[in-house]
Amino acid sequence: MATKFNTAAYNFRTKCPYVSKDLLHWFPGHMNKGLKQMQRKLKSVDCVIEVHDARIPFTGRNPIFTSTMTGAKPHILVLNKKDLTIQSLLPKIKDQLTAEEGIENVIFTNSKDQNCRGLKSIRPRIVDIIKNSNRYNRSEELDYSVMIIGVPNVGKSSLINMLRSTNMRIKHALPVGAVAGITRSVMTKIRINNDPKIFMLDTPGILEPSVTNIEMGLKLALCASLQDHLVGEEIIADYLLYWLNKHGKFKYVDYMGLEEPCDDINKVLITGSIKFNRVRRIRDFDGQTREVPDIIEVARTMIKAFRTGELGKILLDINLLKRNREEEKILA
Ligand SMILES: Nc1nc2c(ncn2[C@@H]2O[C@H](COP(=O)(O)OP(=O)(O)OP(=O)(O)O)[C@@H](O)[C@H]2O)c(=O)[nH]1
Ligand SMILES: [Mg+2]
Repeated sequence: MATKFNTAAYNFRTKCPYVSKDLLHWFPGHMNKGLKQMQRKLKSVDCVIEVHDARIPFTGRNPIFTSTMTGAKPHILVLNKKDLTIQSLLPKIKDQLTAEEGIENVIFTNSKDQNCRGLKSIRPRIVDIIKNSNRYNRSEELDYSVMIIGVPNVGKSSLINMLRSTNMRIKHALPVGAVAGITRSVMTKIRINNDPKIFMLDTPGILEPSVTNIEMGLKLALCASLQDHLVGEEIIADYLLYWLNKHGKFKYVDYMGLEEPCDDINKVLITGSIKFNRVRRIRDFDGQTREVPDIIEVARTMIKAFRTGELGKILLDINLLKRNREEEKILA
């Protein structure tokens, strides 16, 4: 059982693994181009919906959005993938975002669930916000135009698809995928509602041009906002292991075929290679072939288990959530 281990009995690492900032930096041409086009297009939209990953509500949002885009127009922060995080903490997260960052409109969604209450509340919230805002140059326009922005892979296109299919009963229009950088073309305009007509502009995920904080970069990598091979699967798996041990989340022990928690990523991956039978054949200098653990494949398996929720519901930003003593006890 995952809960039988006591964190205090182990000497786990207390510091985030060191990683070169270069590995966490990804700002390809399409992001630079996309950002400029988005900024130009801003005056022709009525509202900006920023989508982010609910597992990292306090980190990883692109500060360029905050400084240049979300202040200029009415703004809704959608924290998506709520199915992968701790549901009971959502109200506290929302309160903290409002109190500390002044974000008034926070909605939690699961873009894979048609019945999600958060998803259903987006359309009326958009209408309400736009009706109560000064639309300046757009006050004569009957159609509402909403730009969807966010870092890569948080579910921007999935959200638009789901809103379109639930509000208009039309099939999905946009490609989505489990790796970062699926949407490259800027400004695909999708109608998601008929009365009033609401159009959504899909945009490519945009990261900060340079990494300001290594742990933040690793959290983004773990949530697949960077491409795994650019950072390195072993590095991402090591950060995951560090985080799970530090926070007493031991489902990985059974999952990886271990007998008890372990803070050494090599040992964890080698044990996993036996459990999952992930081996690679290599040829020795004398021409003999032999099997060695396929460490990268096992690292991929472990990362995938986190991303699909098999290692538990996780709030990667739990250290940034303000809690009282009573709550500390509940979460311990
Ligand atoms: N569990 C879960 N997965 C989701 C949710 N929303 C989207 N996904 C998955 O997350 C991945 C990324 O979704 P996309 O919609 O392509 O994300 P995006 O933000 O448009 O990504 P880019 O275009 O690459 O920036 C896909 O595998 C989706 O199926 C959600 O609410 N919960
Ligand atoms: Mg997309």
